[in-house]
Amino acid sequence: VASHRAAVGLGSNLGDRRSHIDAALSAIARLGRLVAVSSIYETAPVGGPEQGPYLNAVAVIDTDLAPIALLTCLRHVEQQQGRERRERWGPRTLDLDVLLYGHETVAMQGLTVPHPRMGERRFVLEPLVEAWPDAELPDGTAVGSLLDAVSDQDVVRHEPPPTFP
Ligand code: PH2
Ligand code: MG
Ligand code: MG
Repeated sequence: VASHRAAVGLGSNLGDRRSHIDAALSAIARLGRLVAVSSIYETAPVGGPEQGPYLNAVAVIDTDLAPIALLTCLRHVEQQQGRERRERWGPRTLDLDVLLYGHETVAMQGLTVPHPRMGERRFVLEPLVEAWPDAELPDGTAVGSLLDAVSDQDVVRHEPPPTFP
């Protein structure tokens, strides 16, 4: 099986946000070879009900898992961190999204890659470009070229990521 370079978005705005993110990074590192992890960003919530600020980050892995298998593993990690699904875009202990999977396009029930809203969200683009500076969309568009359009949104570089052996 060929390995693919995938970007995973991490988000948390409930409970001990940093410990949910750290637990997720350790789990994601076991799904392939961890290539890079962004800093952890503090970001204002976008959409949904009134809710607290998020910590967001992006991890990049080289993985042999197919996109749907990767998603299934990420769902398990969300559940291990107490994720409850109540309302769309509501507060959550941990949200893990497949942002990019090589240059592939995936359009399945429950999984669309590239993530359909990533281009509108600075809390995704900024850590993604930090962790994977030459990331591209399937059509070859540089992800970094999308940043200008979202520069009005607030993100703060919060803390460096934990280091892995
Ligand atoms: N995730 C959402 C909706 N809104 N806002 C921020 N700042 N960070 C997120 O991760 C986020 C959000 C739905 O997944
Ligand atoms: Mg999400
Ligand atoms: Mg999600």
